[in-house]
Amino acid sequence: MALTKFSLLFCLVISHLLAVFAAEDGTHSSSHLSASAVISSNMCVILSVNAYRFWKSGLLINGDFETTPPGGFPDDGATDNPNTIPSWKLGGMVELVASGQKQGGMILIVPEGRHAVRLGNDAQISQEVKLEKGEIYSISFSASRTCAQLESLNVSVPPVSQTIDLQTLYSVQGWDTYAWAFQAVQEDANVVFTNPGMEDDPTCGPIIDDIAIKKLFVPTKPKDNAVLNGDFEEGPWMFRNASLGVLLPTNLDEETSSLPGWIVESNRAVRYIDSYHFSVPGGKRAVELLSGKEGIISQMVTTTPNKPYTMSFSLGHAGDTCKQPLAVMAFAGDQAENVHYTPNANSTFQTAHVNFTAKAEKTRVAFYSVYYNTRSDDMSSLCGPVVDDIQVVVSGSGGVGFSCLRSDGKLETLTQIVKEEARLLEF
Ligand SMILES: [Ca+2]
Repeated sequence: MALTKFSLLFCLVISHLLAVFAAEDGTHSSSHLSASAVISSNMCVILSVNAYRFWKSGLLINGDFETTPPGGFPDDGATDNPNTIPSWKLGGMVELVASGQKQGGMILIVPEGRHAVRLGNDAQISQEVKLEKGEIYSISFSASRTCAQLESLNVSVPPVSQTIDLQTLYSVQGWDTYAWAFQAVQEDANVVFTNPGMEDDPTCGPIIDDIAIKKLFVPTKPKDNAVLNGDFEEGPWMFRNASLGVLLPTNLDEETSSLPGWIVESNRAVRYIDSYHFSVPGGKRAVELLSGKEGIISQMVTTTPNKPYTMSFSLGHAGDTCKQPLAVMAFAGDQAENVHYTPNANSTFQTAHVNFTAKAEKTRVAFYSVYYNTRSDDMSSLCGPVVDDIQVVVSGSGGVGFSCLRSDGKLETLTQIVKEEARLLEF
């Protein structure tokens, strides 16, 4: 809803300016000014309506399933029309489940708040959204498994869809947040979640919660750095209270990645983390590599053949009790370097470099975790090294153009500063 805030701000500023002008200008042109004021406020109304017309970012309507259905929640004893969930269209066996609810000997896991939905065999829920045609959107949602052995969830905005495997449990809490991105092909779209499973027990099926959408901003390539979104500041929607980060499953199409510029080319996910719950080397977002070689992020960067380059990056610890050693395998063209994270009392990250000579006009840079790490407090949640601030610059070019030396001694480019300001306004 950032645009809405901006339009409101814009309206306030315009009204304020008009008022100031009117005050300063006396009565001579007050009629003209009040006409402008009327036009401006109309413009503001139109702007605000447009801002509300399209989804920008945030929870879908009743995306957390906490809106009380007509007649109440089933766990509050409601018996009338239990198959109604406000703002959602249901198909098949869809059930509102409550935190603490039992099924067999198992307590159902509700990711957030008191309620979530469970999708039975072939069941689906959907909600209409207005999107801007051609734009890239990312949908974040939380999901947990119930009794089925092989659970997956199909998320789609027809005609595009992806089936996300829920088989690997990345956190000990029993649920995870995932992100999936797509390009809007039409304004009137439907966000659809389907359980494609056909289990013997029809009540087995994934539980979903906290469905949000975000229009992705594709950062322009910085002049001084061949890597797009190398600081990972642009990515999927994250809830401020979401402490598990967001899993980015396999996405081989960089055009529709939840992490603009990057692809997750492995069959396992990597985790997008924020500075509110994790140690992040730069800015507010970074990537934690999970699952060893099974979690790879990569990007094809534009290079000039035969030129020497340096790839630099931050390698850190997420501050999530991840058991060390932590190390990454960093690839840049034909170079591959195994870089170990060295614990340091003064910092949660270090800067590493890989030098290479470009062989072609496109060079692949990629990262995976050397080890298969788990957290020391629960022994089973997957974790790993954090990468951030990835830059590929021509060697000896003197580095960045417009830059500022930050308090932590790192160079920050102008683009990063501007993006940081924009992000602060968003919150
Ligand atoms: Ca960052």
